[in-house]
Amino acid sequence: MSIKACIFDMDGVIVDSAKYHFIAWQELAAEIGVSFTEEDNEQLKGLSRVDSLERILKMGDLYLDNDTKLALMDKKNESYLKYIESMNESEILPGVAQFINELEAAGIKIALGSSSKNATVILERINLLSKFGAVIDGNKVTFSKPDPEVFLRGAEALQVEAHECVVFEDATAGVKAAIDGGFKCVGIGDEKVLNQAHFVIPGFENFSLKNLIERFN
Ligand code: B16
Ligand code: MG
Repeated sequence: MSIKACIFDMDGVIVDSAKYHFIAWQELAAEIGVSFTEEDNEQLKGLSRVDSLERILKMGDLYLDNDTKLALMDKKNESYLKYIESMNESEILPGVAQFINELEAAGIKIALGSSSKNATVILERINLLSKFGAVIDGNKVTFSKPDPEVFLRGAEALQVEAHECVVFEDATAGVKAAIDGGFKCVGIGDEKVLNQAHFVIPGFENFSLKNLIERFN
């Protein structure tokens, strides 16, 4: 079998934390007088915190100094952390835990490749941290998605080549990162949006390792 490892994005693949990012960004946007809709939030998926703020400022034609931007990011993160405070296993998206167990049983290595600086906290809260052989998150990369660095570091940590890894991603920025890095990529979500992925599934419900192998071998 040519698949030696799987690298999972977190927000939108393992847990639906996008809804909490949305509320926290919306609050902040309102404070600085920028209108911010759920559609706007779609554009931020997979982007780092700083890149997300820059997009929101651009929407409002706002130019702020660095200290103000740092203060706004801290504020957004404090509010986001409050929303995820009570997160637990019940928020793992359907089928994900079973799929990860299947990979583990088959000896396929597992890593996380997330833009979030809160990834470890979330994996601990949902009780999945121990399943990951490597956790590469927003604290460990220089360049964020759509740059492939996060996934390349994941492959390196697991000691596998990019072409031997499957990346699971819900954001166009993340799919681009995976493809540009030479990974196999499964999109999670809408086929029309994630059209750069090798194939797209709506979620992990009814998706097994057997299905994955059939598609790639
Ligand atoms: P934080 P992922 C990304 O996580 C989210 O999709 C994106 O909306 C968020 O801005 C980014 O993490 C940074 O998150 O503020 O927690 O550092 O999808 O790459 O797992
Ligand atoms: Mg994501």
